[in-house]
Amino acid sequence: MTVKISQTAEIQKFFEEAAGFGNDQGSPRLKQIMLRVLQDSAKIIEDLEITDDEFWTAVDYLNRLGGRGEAGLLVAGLGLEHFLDLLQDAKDEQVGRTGGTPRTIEGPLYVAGAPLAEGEVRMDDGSEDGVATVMFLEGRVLDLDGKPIAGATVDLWHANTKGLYSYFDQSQSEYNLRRRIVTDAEGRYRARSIVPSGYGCDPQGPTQECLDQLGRHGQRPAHIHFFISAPGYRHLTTQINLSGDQYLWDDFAYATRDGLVGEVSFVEDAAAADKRGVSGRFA
Ligand code: MBD
Ligand code: FE
Repeated sequence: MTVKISQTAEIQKFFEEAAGFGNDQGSPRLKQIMLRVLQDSAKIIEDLEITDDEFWTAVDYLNRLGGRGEAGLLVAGLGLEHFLDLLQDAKDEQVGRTGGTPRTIEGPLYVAGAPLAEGEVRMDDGSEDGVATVMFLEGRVLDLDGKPIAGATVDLWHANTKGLYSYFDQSQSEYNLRRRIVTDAEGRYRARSIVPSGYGCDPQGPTQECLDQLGRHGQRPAHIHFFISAPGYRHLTTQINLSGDQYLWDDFAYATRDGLVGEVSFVEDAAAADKRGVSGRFA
């Protein structure tokens, strides 16, 4: 049997030192995590016989990933962010905290501080008028007994018809397609916006570069993000993914879940559509 260098007491001691175990400064929690990262990295390097070339390619990759601000995109694409949801679901299940709208990932494109409105708001700045399909979105925030929650904050964000998000896409106006709506007495919120297109990773970016090597695409179905919060309640992070999208169940970020698919119906009469709270094309 060959000796695994990474598993020897000497190497364990060496990484303990590197993780700061020999001093009483800094963060004990970070030391604990870092030790495990170093030990497990060493094990991977040894077990998979990682070459120097592969090692330095990975270091360069991390530099480029951070340089392009795509670390959050990669963890979504590798399913790690979805894994956090599965973990939380399992914990909730264990203590019987079930029911309600399922959670799903936040993704890397939220921006805090969107304009705040009471009850209803228009989310788009009109720059895609005539190009975009007008979307009427409405819903109610209810507790687990089905009782409306007034004064809940519904923080919404979604992409434009090109699948791009304001702030990250500098060509859009500030907070375009990003709003916070405070629910009315019936727990209701209403928005007029535009039907978003699905998001795709930058084909030139480091995340897509990795996905290419895995033989995977970097596309998400059209979707709308939600943060829902109210005093005395747990924060909910979720999305509505739009039915009929080719990537609905082939989402590179694994964010589509049962219960989070929005049936979109298209109508020609916008005024009637608004009353019915469904999507309509403005003539
Ligand atoms: C998105 O718009 C998104 O929602 C996720 C989860 C990942 C990348 C882009
Ligand atoms: Fe998104």
